[in-house]
Amino acid sequence: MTLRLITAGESHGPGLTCVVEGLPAGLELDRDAMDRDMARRQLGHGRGGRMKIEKDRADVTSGVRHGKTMGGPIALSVANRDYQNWEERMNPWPVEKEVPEVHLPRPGHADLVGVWKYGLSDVRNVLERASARETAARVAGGALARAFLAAVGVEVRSHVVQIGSVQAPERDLAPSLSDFDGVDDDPVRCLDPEVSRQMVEHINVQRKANQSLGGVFEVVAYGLVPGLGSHISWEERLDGRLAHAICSIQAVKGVAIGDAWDVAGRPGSEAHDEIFYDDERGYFRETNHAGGLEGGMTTGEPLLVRGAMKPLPTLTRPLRSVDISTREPSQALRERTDSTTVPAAGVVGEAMVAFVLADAYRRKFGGDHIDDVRAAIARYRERIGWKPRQA
Ligand code: EPS
Repeated sequence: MTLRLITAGESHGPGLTCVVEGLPAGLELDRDAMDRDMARRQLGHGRGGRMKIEKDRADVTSGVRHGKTMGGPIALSVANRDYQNWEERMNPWPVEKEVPEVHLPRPGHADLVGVWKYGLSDVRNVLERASARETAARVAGGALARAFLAAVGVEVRSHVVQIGSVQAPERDLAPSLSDFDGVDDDPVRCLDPEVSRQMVEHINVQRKANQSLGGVFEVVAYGLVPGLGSHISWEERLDGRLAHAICSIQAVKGVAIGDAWDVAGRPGSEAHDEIFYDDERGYFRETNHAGGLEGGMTTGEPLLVRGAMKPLPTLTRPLRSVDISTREPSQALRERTDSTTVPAAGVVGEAMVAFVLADAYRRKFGGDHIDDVRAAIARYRERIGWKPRQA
């Protein structure tokens, strides 16, 4: 049994759709929790005008009855409120009015290669689908994965550790679950109030200078059983699946699992997490450089995954480009944009990690009803003598 997630939709079209297939029956969903996730993705200092227009919510159109899954595919629909301003330009059907084409590709976006590859003349046919608006559909689907994980004792959180040149100091230990209690009230979703203040200031200064900013977010998952994923084939290694999922988020160019880049520069004796045992705790570690993964499998320690995001390529002072209809030098398309979306990307990262982890549980434990899944996990825990960790 595997979990599948597919999205459809354009940034300024009528709306987005997400279909999730492979969840067991009997899983209880919380409508408010889904709406909260949708709203959290819209937060963050540095967002542009579009977020004042949208008020995202995911409407369930199939697969759920009276708040519970039935085992079939679940379809979710997210409306684009902005479509009413784009009805002629983005109508699925021909319109009478002449709609001008976009011919100015933005460096760093899918624009130029997209028109080559798909044989298009209008950059809009590429940028609408490449837009990070699509992440609203992923977060809707991710909320279902998160509900499944909660039912098996797993919680997924995220925070921002860097925006532009402002970096939070490295911690010795992973944050605990309760450290995230107020994270969505922080303007940049950073756990350190002083660093957060500096990040906000940095965004303000750079925005005035017509700059966009990238950064780094971290996703943390608690309560995982050891042994999700596998060392036996490259496709089953969970590190690879997580890297794929995180790097598939628009503008993400790098992924780190645990202390990845730091560990590369350390001697072996300082890079690994030594193994201890006592009767009360069972097996345990005192460090987590590995980010909760060894040999492509979860160790049962908190999972730590980071995503590095490049600055958004739509700039209020555009870079040099070429008009693809005349091949004359020009400036890239200038559109309404965000200054930074790292805080939102963290929420998208949560959705992607939740999806990969829920899929890993489905692969390992199967089950047609959520009670079957729970029973299979309980049996496995008993076999390996696993005591769940305090988050
Ligand atoms: C985006 C450009 C902006 C963002 C958008 C992603 O949209 P617009 O062109 O309408 O101003 O706001 O993100 C969202 C709409 C969203 O919901 O996150 C882009 O080019 O990727």
